[in-house]
Amino acid sequence: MKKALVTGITGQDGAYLAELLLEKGYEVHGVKRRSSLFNTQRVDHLYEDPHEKHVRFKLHYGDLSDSTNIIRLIQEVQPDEIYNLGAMSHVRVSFDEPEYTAMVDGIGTLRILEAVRLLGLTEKTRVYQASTSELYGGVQGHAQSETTPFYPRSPYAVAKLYGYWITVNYREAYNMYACNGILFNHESPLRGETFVTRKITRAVSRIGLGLQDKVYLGNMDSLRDWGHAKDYVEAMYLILQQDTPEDYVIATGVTTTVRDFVKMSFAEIGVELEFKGEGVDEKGYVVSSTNPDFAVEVGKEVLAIDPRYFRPTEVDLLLGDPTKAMTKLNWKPKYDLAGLVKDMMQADITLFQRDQLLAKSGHQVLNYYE
Ligand code: NDP
Ligand code: GDR
Repeated sequence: MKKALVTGITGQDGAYLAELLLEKGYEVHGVKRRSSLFNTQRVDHLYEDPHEKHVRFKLHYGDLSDSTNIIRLIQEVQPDEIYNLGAMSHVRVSFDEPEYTAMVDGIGTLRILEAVRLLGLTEKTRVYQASTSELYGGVQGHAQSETTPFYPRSPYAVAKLYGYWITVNYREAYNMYACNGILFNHESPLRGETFVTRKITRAVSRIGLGLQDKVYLGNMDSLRDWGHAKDYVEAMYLILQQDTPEDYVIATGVTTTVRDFVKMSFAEIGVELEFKGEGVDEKGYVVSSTNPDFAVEVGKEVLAIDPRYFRPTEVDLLLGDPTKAMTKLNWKPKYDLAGLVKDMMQADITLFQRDQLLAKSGHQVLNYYE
């Protein structure tokens, strides 16, 4: 039975990847951080009671800032594959916590690679590094591929640039099977609540259900190549199953503005929006509302801009060219953007229908602004 060690198992991708690897018969070891509250909601459904039988899903306490912990875990598990998904993954927050981000996202990657080397596992253990389209940050005007030069535009992207190159270096220096998946934005119902897509689908669901009046966003003009996380974890797995270790861009090849993502989400509840004004003065108003289950007053202002969400340096356009992955890995996404928006909206509507019931029966329902 193959063993995989997954850092970031409690995150969006960690949860989908753990499901996929368990389906494929792996024993999955996940690294979770100690926290003062339970933080395993995304993988709780995979948990089995280890007192009753041998289980294939195991969680270990750990942190990418702690080398000795990483070395011990890799020594204990002796994994065939390591997926390094753990990271401080929020671009905006990386401007507030640049040093921590460098330590975890940059040096954390080195800690994994060096542990594999020190433990004499370079022939046995394959390493996947979660690289990102943010590496292309300032590159404009054409689809970004494996040969496009990088131009990081945030402390997060600069830290991930180190992670990218140290992975390439360990591959070349020590002949390790170590690869970068350069993944463009991927989303899902499990997406963290403060990333823009999930923030939008949560807010639109709540507005439709009468639980919230409006949503505040930042830059509406940014263009992102959004795919579904379920499709992208399949690519991660495929990247580690090849004869030779290589780096791959994983993307859909379609780019869309934040504004259009908002429109598509409102359309899922039968609401059409129009936008008036520009920059910080832009606002979104309801033009029509056709679904009686989500009746929103025509003319109501449901969207405004809060400059707090602007970034000191923005990434205006991301558009990936996934030709290499499609030809060499035979990878093809199953979801398009419409399917992704539908999946996220359906999940959030179901989630907040519970709050609506609570509110109707007089219970306090908390607001979820951020
Ligand atoms: P999430 O933010 O959902 O998950 C990040 C995971 O990393 C969580 O499990 C988190 O733990 C864990 N983590 C954070 N800090 C540490 C630390 N110091 N030590 C160990 N673990 C830590 O991210 P995603 O699942 O969306 O992304 C997975 C990876 O892919 C990340 O590295 C991200 O940067 C990268 N990436 C993501 C893309 C995307 O569009 N989603 C695109 C390209 C790359 P906790 O739950 O306790 O916070
Ligand atoms: P990103 O994702 O920075 O691309 O990084 P995010 O969803 O945070 O932002 C996408 C774009 O939307 C704009 N935006 C807002 N963003 C947030 N979070 N909140 C808002 O209110 C808002 N309004 C507008 C942003 O300015 C940006 O242009 C994600 C992360 O998953 C990274 O870890 C990963 O590496 C990259 O995707 C690829």
